[in-house]
Amino acid sequence: MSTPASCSLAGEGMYSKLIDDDGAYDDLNRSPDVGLSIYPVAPVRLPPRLSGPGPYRLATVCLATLCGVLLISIIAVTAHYKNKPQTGGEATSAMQKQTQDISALTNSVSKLQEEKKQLQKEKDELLAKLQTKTATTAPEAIKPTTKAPPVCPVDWHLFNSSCYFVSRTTRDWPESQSFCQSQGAHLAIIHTAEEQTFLWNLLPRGHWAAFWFGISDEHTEDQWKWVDGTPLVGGFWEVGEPNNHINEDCGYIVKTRVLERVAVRSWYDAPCSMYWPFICEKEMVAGASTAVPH
Ligand SMILES: [Ca+2]
Ligand SMILES: [Ca+2]
Repeated sequence: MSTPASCSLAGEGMYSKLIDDDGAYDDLNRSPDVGLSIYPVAPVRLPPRLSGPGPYRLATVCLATLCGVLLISIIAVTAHYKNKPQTGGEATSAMQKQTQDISALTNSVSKLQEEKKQLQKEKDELLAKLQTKTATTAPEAIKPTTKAPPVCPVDWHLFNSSCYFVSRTTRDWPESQSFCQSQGAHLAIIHTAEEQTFLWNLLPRGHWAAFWFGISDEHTEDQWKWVDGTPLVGGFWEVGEPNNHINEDCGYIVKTRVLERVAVRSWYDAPCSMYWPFICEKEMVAGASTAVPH
């Protein structure tokens, strides 16, 4: 900015000086004798100056015009560069924003990496705990799977933890119990409908297929007890039984050919001296096995 101004001022100063000088040259031109006598070579260089003030003014005008053009150019260039920083500012702002975004993403990645490390650490700790727990509990957990299931003797049938034997020969109730005891068993004690149904399914059908099991009221009438001395609770009596019809103190199961008969209504009482097949039950210890004659 200073250059055009100074140029302009300089141009104007030069212009004034040239005007003044023109006057001087006019004076000199008016004294040809002095000029010719003092500057022998002046006649060669002086003619332009001696031609009048027009050329100087023209030069001055041209110089001023050039200065003006230069000034306008400088203003234009300045304006151009004034706008450019704005564009550059926008670019800088965008770059700053991108830099901020990158920084935020970098922070997020770092945070996620930290979380990953933490989770990995927790995972390792949990795995270590699990391995420790597995090592300490494994033997106990394996025990049930490695424990051998009860194995019943030939012709004995497993249900839960007991083996059951259905005889093909007949005995009275006391002899039946004695036989079962000789096998390490007793006449069957039936506590659940599932157990009753299991035994029912073992029994063959017949006109009046009857089988002793381990219940009686031989000691006190109508106070039914199991062979282990425990009292009967509930039971699966046929309708109207037990009725002690002819001094009937021993219990038995009947399974006829009538398909409508059901397991849970199949108990009767009868005189203990009658000869019928019977059902033995043996509570099993794992791996125990005994051959049973019958
Ligand atoms: Ca009775
Ligand atoms: Ca009866």
